[in-house]
Amino acid sequence: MTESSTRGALRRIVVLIPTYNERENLPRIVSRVRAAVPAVDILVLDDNSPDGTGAVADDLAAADAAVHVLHRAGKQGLGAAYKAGFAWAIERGYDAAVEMDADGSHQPEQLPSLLRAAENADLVIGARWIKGGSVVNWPIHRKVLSVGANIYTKVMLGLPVNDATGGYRVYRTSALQTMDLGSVSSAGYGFQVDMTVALVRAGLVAVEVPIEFVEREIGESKMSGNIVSEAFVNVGKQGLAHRAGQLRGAAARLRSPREGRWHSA
Ligand SMILES: Nc1nc2c(ncn2[C@@H]2O[C@H](COP(=O)(O)OP(=O)(O)OP(=O)(O)O)[C@@H](O)[C@H]2O)c(=O)[nH]1
Ligand SMILES: [Mg+2]
Repeated sequence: MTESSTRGALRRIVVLIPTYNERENLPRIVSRVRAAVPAVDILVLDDNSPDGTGAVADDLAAADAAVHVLHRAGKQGLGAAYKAGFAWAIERGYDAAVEMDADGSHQPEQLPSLLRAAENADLVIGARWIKGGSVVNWPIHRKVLSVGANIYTKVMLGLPVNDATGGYRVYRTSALQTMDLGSVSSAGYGFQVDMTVALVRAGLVAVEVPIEFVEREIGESKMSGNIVSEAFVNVGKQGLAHRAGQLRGAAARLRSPREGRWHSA
């Protein structure tokens, strides 16, 4: 615990790693996490990957008591896997749950910096689109899509963060227990946005620290047009509701003085 810690030390931490066809990546990421932050545990959330990632995870767990596996019946999306991981972490009394992709995009070597920031926040987002953040090996169209999605999200929802779609995160489990996880339904990128909205709505604090995001080198991306359009439509709907609420509030404030309720003329 640092002297400036305002929310208490994070004693027990679990890194959640969702996998779907990550047979080659999983051993690499697990050993990098163990080397970079030896005190943390790992939970692999595998959706019955056809390439046998689940069996690779079992071997890793058998060789290392800090590694655990949750086998899920089939591919249900990142959001569903993470929710199961959150419940697992809460049940077992962990203080924090980390979200980390299996493909090396979220570098375990940067986790200490996220964990330090979590001493003073309920959620830490490893952010690409802030000063000091960067993306390695992305073609220009991916950068444009991600920056555009984040500007769209910030403007529509008025969120106090710059990388609401970023998936390298630390949540305090106390925050996960306070938030309305029932309001989080998106499966893809929208999941990260919905979680951020739910956290901010619960009056909790999100901070961002810069990360260097590295595009996957091995294996196939699971990103699809569906995931992008799901996020676009959901943010649009929520954004319209959010802005309509603000307009109603502003209209009510304008009406009140005329009606003479709060101000004598
Ligand atoms: N358990 C589970 N994991 C998933 C699912 N979909 C994706 N993942 C994992 O979630 C992480 C992120 O998925 P990626 O395919 O890398 O998606 P992405 O990072 O948005 O796309 P790229 O930048 O192209 O790699 C990886 O560890 C995937 O294996 C799913 O349905 N279930
Ligand atoms: Mg990836």
